[in-house]
Amino acid sequence: MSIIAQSQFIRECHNSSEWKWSDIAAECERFLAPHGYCGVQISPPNENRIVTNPNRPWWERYQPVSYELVTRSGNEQDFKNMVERCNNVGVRIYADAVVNHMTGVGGTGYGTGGTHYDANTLQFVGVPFGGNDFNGVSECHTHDLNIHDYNNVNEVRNCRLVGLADLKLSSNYVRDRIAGFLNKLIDIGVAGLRIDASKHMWPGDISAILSKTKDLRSDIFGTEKKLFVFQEVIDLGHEPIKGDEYVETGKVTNFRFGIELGKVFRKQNPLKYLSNFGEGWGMMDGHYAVNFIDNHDNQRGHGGGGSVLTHWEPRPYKMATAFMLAHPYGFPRIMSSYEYDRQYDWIGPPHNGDMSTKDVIINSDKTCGNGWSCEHRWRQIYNMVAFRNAAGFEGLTNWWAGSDYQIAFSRGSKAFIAFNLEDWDLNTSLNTGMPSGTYCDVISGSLVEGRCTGRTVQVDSGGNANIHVSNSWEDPMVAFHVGKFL
Ligand code: LAG
Ligand code: CA
Repeated sequence: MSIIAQSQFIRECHNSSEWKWSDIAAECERFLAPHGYCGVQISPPNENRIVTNPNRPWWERYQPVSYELVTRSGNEQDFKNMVERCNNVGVRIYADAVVNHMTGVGGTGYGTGGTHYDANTLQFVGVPFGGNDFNGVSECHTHDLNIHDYNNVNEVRNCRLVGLADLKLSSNYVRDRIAGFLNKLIDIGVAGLRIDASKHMWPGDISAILSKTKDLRSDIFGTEKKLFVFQEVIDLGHEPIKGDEYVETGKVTNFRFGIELGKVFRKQNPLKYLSNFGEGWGMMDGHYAVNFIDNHDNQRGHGGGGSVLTHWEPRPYKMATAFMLAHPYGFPRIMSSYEYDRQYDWIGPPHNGDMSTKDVIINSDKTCGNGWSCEHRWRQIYNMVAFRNAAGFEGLTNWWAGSDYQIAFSRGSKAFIAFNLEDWDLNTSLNTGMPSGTYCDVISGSLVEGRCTGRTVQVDSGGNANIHVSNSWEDPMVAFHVGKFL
């Protein structure tokens, strides 16, 4: 799962890689809503190709066969139940919309919903799409119709991404079929979309498709609300297509965010340089940026790659995630992964002998079992979601850097955090900007029934506190906010 964080529109939401709809519904009720998460980015809900070589990879879900809502996450009824149960507790569902393409060309078969497709003749009877609905020699000029040159804008948008049949989005018929699919999701109560492979679509085509979508359901969202859209554009700064081209149609994924924080929290670039992180580092306007430390793609070397931090390196990962959630720039999205043999980047979700996806099971310490990593259930992460919600729209204040790898800052008078990646203790008096009192550090513990299970921090009447962060702690940081006041 991916979770997206605080804003006027969305708070911490969560990217639920491959969870079953019934498990997401339960998670909305039992964990996401009570912990202040705003929504869930779900895996693509529509019917996909069944890939058997390799055996049922995660990426088969990026090869649509039809717009029927039948996948290994569940069927249409399961999907409706999930959306309803999550909406009932105020957690929104953001669907991963794969509309740039259908399956890879070549081969025929049946999709996860039993619908036939023929990717030799480009017949997708479930929609239906036929040969004329795909870009061909008139739109794409490469010898094999595949994308080879990312410096050629026409090629990136009109040719085939890794051999996937590229939809002719300039066609009104194709736009109508896609808008019909999105309107079906809207009728069910979906709040928004992650638009997959947006770099491979013309912004004008995305705009034309979205202009055919209805308002969101007024009984859930109020009147005249539109889909909350964030577009997946892998722009690392080296190609002619820029994320900024997509701000007219919604928000845009900020791929540089996690790569840069990966370097900082691996001690390859000083923490103190984060003083102007965000636009100051040449990143897009924070109003449009959807930020993340890793996603389902780049955590396994796909989708732009880069050496991002993941759940496999928990100490720096928790720190980078805490920084993302503490910092006011952009909209954070939290990853929620599954474990797999990392030699094989294609491996799909934890499964039973018949390849059905395993249930998410919950352990007594709130963590997950059955191979689900559930980063969103790590105390340091969900407590920082509450920190972000408490910080609200306060700006960054009281920036302090004691050395290259010791920093602290406040969010107005609402929240304070300090990090220490040096090889020695941080132990000094700092202005926290907070009202005087005793606060519960949300990194080392939680406030449970009025008692702090971790460390506490005393803020005096001047807003100063002695801040101690030992380099040898499990998590060398301290964070507190007005919601956790003793
Ligand atoms: C993306 N961004 O625009 C993702 O970053 C990228 O990871 C997605 O590809 C892509 N869009 C399509 O949604 C993923 C896998 C690919 C996989 C593809 C289709 O990263 O590895 O390709 O989904 O399933 C696979 C094979 C290819 C083959 C292709 C078509 O790996 O070798 O050519 O299927 O059969
Ligand atoms: Ca395209």
